[in-house]
Amino acid sequence: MRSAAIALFLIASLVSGSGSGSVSANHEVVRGVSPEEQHLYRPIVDEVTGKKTWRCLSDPTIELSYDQINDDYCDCPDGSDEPGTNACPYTISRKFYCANKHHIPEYIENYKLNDGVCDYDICCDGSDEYLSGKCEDKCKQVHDQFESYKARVTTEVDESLKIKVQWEETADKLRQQAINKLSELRATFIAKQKQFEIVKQTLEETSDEENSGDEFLLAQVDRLNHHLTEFQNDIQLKDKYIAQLEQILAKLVDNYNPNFNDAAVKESVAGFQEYITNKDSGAGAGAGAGIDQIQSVADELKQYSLQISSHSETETPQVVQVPTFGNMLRHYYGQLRDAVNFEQNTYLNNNDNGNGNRNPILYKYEKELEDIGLEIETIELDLEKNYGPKDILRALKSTWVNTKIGDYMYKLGFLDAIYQGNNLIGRFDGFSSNQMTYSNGAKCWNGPSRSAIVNLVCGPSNGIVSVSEPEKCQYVFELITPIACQPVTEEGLLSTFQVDLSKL
Ligand code: MAN
Repeated sequence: MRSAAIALFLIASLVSGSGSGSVSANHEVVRGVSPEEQHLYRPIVDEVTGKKTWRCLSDPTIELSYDQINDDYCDCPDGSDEPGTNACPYTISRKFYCANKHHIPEYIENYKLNDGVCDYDICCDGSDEYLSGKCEDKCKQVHDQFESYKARVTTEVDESLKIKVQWEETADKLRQQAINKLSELRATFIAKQKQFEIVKQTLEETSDEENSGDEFLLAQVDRLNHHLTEFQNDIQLKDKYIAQLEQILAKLVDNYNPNFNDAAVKESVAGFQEYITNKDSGAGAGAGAGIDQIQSVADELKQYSLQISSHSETETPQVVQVPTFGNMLRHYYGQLRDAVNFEQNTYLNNNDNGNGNRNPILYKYEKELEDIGLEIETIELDLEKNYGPKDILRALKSTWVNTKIGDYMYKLGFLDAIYQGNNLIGRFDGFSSNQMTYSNGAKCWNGPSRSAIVNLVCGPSNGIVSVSEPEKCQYVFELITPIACQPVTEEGLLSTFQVDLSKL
């Protein structure tokens, strides 16, 4: 059925071309079609008969009389013959164009046409109700509302962007610091590794030298022992002879006849008595050549030990005691061994003693290298993580947002974790397209570990706006934050702008 009223809006061709079937350049404006698409509705004018026709846009095999456009009857399968009515079923690609002079052109769904409702939020010019004409043009008021919204949002977003830029700068500095630290650590690691190799090699060489020093020391001690034994045997033998002589002379003193005036006997007796008296007083007990010999070897040994001590790194004062006789020699050797640097000594003894013990110097180096290696790895991993555009989250490393929603206090740490009261909802996982993810939270009773998605929305400061739990223990947060702010665009503003119908 073709409505007579709708037929009034049919487009007439203004210009007919010469010859047959030429497309008219000028034609009346077709309702519901934007100026950019008007050319699609040019009539085909038969040059002989002057008859105007038109073809469906998606199916040019269907040719219609030109007055079938907007005649309130759907002829084309794609609905393209009815851009200004709701005769064809609605498709998203075929919306009615509202010019909205004084504001911004818009497109409205065809089922909202002529339904008695003024859809000023879309068609502020009221053109959606063109049949009744009941909706006056309110585009000026709507535009004023839009302008004040634009001013408010622009100011707010500009403020937010200043904060965002500061965070980006902080993040950049922190990243640079991390990069510098990384190169320092890598350089330290390489230097330490070289030192380690040198020390290892030196210790191996020192080990050989010190072993030969040890052998020398042992030989000296053996020499000392040998002389001492000889000396002791000599002394014992002499003591035996002396004892025999003293017995002979004691008999002489007891048994001689003092009445015989034998001067030689009397002199010997007097001399022996004087010897006994002096002997008891302890005088004349010289050590003799044997002692000198032992003393000389002991001195040599002492000098050697002091030399070693002066080369050692030990902080402990090196006190070397000259041994007394006998088995004290072994003790003396022990003292010398103790005087040798502990670390070197340990290396000599324990470098690879088959018990798995490691040399303390090398162990110290290995431990330091391991610690530096771990630190390097941690920084490398940190630098690889996605902390958002320009690494911005790095600036919020220790920032927490606390908001009470419903029964719970929610605590959100940007690169840390989210808590619901004392329940761990999850630990920071990553960032992608204005979304942070947190996972591996506390296990849900009869369910998975808690986790969360945090959607970031532009706002002048950080704050949790809402939390929902669409699946058990899987949470969705909405967080306003300057991080999500972008410079204002007309398009962006229009998509968020809402007309206050009560003020029109
Ligand atoms: C707590 C909260 C809830 C969760 C249940 C699951 O009550 O963490 O969010 O749904 O545990 O048992």
